[in-house]
Order: sequence, then C-alpha cells, then structure tokens
Amino acid sequence: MASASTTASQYSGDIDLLCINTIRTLSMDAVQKANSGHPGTPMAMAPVAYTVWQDFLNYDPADANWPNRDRFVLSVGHASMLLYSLIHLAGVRAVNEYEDRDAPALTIEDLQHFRQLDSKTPGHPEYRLTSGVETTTGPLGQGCGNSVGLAMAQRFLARRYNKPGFELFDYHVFVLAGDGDMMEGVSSEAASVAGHLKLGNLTWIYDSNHITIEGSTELAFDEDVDARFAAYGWDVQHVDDANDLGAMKTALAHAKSVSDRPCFIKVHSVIGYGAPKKAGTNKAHGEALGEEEVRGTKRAYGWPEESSFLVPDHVYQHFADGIGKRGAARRGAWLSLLARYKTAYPELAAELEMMNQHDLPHGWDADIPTFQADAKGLASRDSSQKILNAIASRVPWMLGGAADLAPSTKSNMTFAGADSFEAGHYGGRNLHFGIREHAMGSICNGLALSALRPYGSGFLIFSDYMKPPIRLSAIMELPVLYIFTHDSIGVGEDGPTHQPIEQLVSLRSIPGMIVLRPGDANEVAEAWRYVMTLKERPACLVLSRQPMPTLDRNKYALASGLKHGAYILAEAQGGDPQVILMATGTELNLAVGAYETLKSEGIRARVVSFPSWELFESQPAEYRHNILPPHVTARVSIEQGSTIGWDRYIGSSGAAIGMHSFGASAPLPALLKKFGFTPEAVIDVARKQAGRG
Ligand SMILES: Cc1ncc(C[n+]2csc(CCOP(=O)(O)OP(=O)(O)O)c2C)c(N)n1
Repeated sequence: MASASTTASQYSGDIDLLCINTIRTLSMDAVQKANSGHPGTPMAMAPVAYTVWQDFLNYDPADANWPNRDRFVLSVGHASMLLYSLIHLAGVRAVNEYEDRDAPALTIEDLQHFRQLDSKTPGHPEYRLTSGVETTTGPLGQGCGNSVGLAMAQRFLARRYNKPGFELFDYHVFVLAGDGDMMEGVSSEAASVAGHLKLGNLTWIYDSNHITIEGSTELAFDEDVDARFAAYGWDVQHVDDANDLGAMKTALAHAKSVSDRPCFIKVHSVIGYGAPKKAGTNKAHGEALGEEEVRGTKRAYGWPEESSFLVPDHVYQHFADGIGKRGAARRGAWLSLLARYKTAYPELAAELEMMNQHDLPHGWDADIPTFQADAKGLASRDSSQKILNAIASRVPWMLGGAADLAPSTKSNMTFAGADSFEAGHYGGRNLHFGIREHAMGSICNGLALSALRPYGSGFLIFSDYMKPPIRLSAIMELPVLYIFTHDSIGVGEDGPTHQPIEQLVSLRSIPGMIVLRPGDANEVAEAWRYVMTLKERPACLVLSRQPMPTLDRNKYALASGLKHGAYILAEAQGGDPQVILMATGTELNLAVGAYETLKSEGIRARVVSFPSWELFESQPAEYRHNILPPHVTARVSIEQGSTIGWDRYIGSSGAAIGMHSFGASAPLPALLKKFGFTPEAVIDVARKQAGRG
C-alpha cells in the first residue's frame, strides 16, 4: 500500500496537494464529527475528483443551474463528503428554491452538520437540497443510469437548438462510480444504452479499490470489467494510481476528445488512502476512522494533527482561479451567445426559456380529442395514444419510449418528424430503451433533470423492475411520466406472472407520486391534461389493454371531475344514497352497470369515479365529505388489484371487490367470473351493502 509521503512527489505542485488534502481532511473530519458516514472513498478519490473539477469541469460556481454546465454525478452517493467538500471549496452559490439564495451552497458550518437533521449535508447527496448536487444518489447504480439520460439530453438539445455559430449545448457528463455501481444491473443496462447511442459526451470514472462493505471484491466480483465496457462499445482507459494527477489529466483529456463513444476510465485507488491502520481495508469504507486514526492520517498527509475542518487560505483562491475563472468565462461567453441567439432565433430561444421554466407552449392542449359515447369504447392505452400524440406534437421537448413494448403500450409518437432517437439522429423523439426497464426509469430521471419532459412506458407488472428510479423521481420531485398498461388480470391468458396485483397499491404508497387509473377515454384525456401541468411531481398513468366503454357524458357527469381525484359520476335519485359504488379504470363500467340495475330495483346508489387517491386526498375536507358523506357507510370499492388501502374509503363496514391472490391464465371472461368482477357479483355485493341482500 502506498503511503501519503511516498507518492507526494507525484503531485504537480504543492497547491494541488494542499487542495486534495483539504478535501480529504474535511471529509474525514465531517464523518468523525457525525460519527457516521463513509470517509474512505473521499480520501482515495480526492485527487481524481479534484482534477475533474479544477481542470476539466466547465462549471460556474456562481450559477449551479447554468444550462450548459458540465455535469458531475457522484454515483457513489455514500462518498457524499467528497462532493460536499468540492461544493464548499469551489464556492458554489445557492440557487435552489429550497435554499437561502445568494449565500454559499455549503458553508463550513454545513459541513460540520453532516448527517444532522435539516442540514444541507445529508448522508447521501440530495437534489434540490444542495446546489451543486446534480442528482440524488445513494442507491448504487442510479447515478450511472441518470448520467445516460443527462448525456442523451445534451445530444437532443444540441440537435434541436444548436445552430451554425451557436453552440448552445456542448456539455460533458462526468460520473464517479465504484465497485458497487459496476455490480448493479442498472449500470450495465445504462452502459449498454450509452454504447449503443454512441454518447461521446459521457465519461464514467470507475474507482477500482477492490473493497466493498464485506471486504475484498474477491468475495463476489472478479469479472473483467474493462472487457465488458469494451464490449458495450465504450472507449476504455486505465489510470494505475489515483494520485497520479498527470495520468488522470491525460485520460480525461482523451475522454473529452473522443466524440463517437462514451469513455470509461478505470482508476486504481486505495480506500482510506493515508490512514495508517485502515487504508486498503473495509474498515475505511463506512464508519468514522476514530480520533487516533484521524490524527495518524493527518500526520501522514503532513497536516496539523489537532486541526479540524481546516481550509488553508489559498485553497479557496486556487479553486477560484481554476474552476471559478474558467466557469465564469465560459458562462459569460454563453450568456452573450444566448443574447445573440435570441435575436437570430427568437422562437427557439422562447422555447428554451419555457422548457427551463417547466412551462408548456401556448395551445399545447388544443388538439386533445373529445371522445363520443360508445358502448364498445376503446382500451385506455388506445385513447392514450391519440392524446399523447395530440400533445407531444405541440411540446417539442417531450421525449419518451418504452422498454421494447411501444406497440403494446401504444406509446409511440407517430406524427411527422417524431422519428427515433438513435446514434447520430439525436433529434428523434421516440426513445428505444430496449428491454431495460430499470435503466429506462433512471434515464428518464436524467432527462427530467435536464428540463426535458420524459415518459417511460411498460406493462404495469414490470413497474417492479424500475421501482428504484420511480421512487427517486418522487424524492427528487421530477415530473417524469410513467405510462403503464396491461393494468390488471385483464391481460387474460398471459397469467399470473403478467397480471399486476400489488403494483397499484405499491405505487400509491410512494410519497409525492400521483397515480391515475382513468375509467374511460375522456378520463384518459383529463388525466393527460392534468399530468402535463405537473412541474414537481412524477405521475403514473395506469391503462388497460382491453376496451372500456366511453361513457355518455350527457347522462353522467363530466370527466373534468378527474382533477379532484374522485367525483360523483352518477347520483342517487330522490334522496341520500343507500350505497356508494366507487371504482377505477375498467371497473368503472361495472359500477355504472350496477347503478342502473339498482336504480331499476329502487335502490338509490351513487357512483364515484375514483381515478386518483392522491388527488382526492389533496381536496378540502368539505369536498371529500361531499363525495363520501361520513353518514353513508354502505360502500363498495371495485378494482382489479389488491384491496389494501381501499378500507380508507369503504370504512370498516364497506366491501372491497378486488384481488386477494395472484391471478390465473385463462380467457378474460373466465377470470372475471372466477374473481368476482361480473355485473351479477357486483350487484349482489351492492344490494347487501344497501341492506337489500
Ligand atoms: C442498491 C444498493 N445496494 C446496497 C447499498 C449499500 N452499500 C452502500 S456502499 C456499498 C458498497 C459499495 O462498494 P464500493 O462501490 O466499492 O464503494 P467503496 O467501498 O469504494 O466506497 C453498499 C453495498 C446501496 N447503497 N445501494
């Protein structure tokens, strides 16, 4: 194991070493003070991250949201102190809505509050909380996945908005990844996509330190990672020692010069570099080093042993002279370029502004169709496709696709010029994620982080394959749209493996997520109308494969009620309802059928269409009580999914018609009969609830 002193001569100058050791010691001190965190990787990778920031990153600390900034993604989110130290030392200013603006993004005091309640330095970097954090990382592999979305966004933006003499978008995406990232499947999926798309604006730096939590990587990981990346079509380089700044600069310069494929730089490092007893061991990975080891490490660095959170004066100045000066000059030039662009291309410039504000173009919804009443109707995936195309043709920065299911999920944009996004054809709007749901979600997050409006699509059952990024869309407050079709046992013969049961309740349980399961074509239109206006929340559109009638809105209430989450579709005549029937999606029609029968039997029923729990919960109590009057306790919910959660609306005496087991493989009519989704079964339950059983 190399010691700090033996390799000190490899640094190009003392000031570099001073800066690097400042990053290292700040990280160690913060973890030590919190008595919690991960010191080893910041200590090992400080020289690498420093080189990226100081010598390569085109990034103006004065505006961490500058649209053409290079992105630095810390996929090893546990090494958050590395990023926090850089943000602090580079003097990044706070620009996020949740921060006190016009202040430093992170002060020394913030570093001293690492991992404390309400601090700006949580255990893992969180987007929106701290300027300079490009994406929330921590679940390993996600940063890698996001980076592919970020890089795709650059290619798309460049294709659409760059004009001769106006290189508005030419940013590069750098990622710091570790063994964990390399082992996680999502990064493999994403790397495969990046290689296929020949994303020459993407560089992953792999910290190969052979250590994870349980010990040596020999325990579980011995493949040839380089060969894997070469096979993905990446350019592959090596840096033998993380402390070798010259070699790192050469590798990064080469990576930036390669424009026809992504670059992979494998760097050998020693975790906990410099720590006398713990360097090179898993003891340096995820716990404070301990006071004595901290002192010993500082001694090895030639650092004052008793100092704490020490930043030598000229360190700030050095960063200001490097990344600061370069970034300011770059951004300044860019702003004057943008000013000229506004004159030369006023419409495109206006588009860009709108996009960055998450606004929508005037008339974006003008072509959304109204669907005529039709007993046969159409599947909600089919109405969705018409609406999607009506909207997307008017929102040029909307991009999306499926995990190889677009013909089934009906998520293709088919209007003239939509095209496929492919290597060299980066203006295409249809994304082909391949059969890679996990990467699809992660890439969508990266696209949304770039202010584009992405959607990803698949069968509802496979939402399980992309749960981590779905969850992160919500944590990051990103308006990603997930279009999930084949939303119930209605998929029929495909059987239990393809029939979602617990997925709806699982998605509904994600804080911030909006789940919409519309009950006819006009509700689908309203659902789209609503989700497009979201700026800070993701949404799931849950759609059917099988047709559902288009309700007569002259007879029943207007679909615009959808925006309240639940609304009275059909009202009891002649007094208080004796029973309330609530339903979503394909089951709405069952409720309507039951209502008509009950009416003919003189039973006063109310039908509540209930496409979204979350929207209903956000209504005032008065509205909610009006829809579900507390004194009407005879209630029935109908949904082809787990009944968990419906008790909130049916109360303790209501009945939930739903799925209590996995489904089965059979033609749909047989399944509906077996699981109780027939008009007779519903009417029977409703009669009993109304006291007429
Ligand atoms: C998806 C996921 N699984 C597990 C973890 C828990 N975890 C955090 S760090 C880590 C080990 C990572 O090893 P490596 O990437 O080599 O990081 P280093 O030890 O070099 O800091 C694990 C398993 C996680 N953060 N994310």
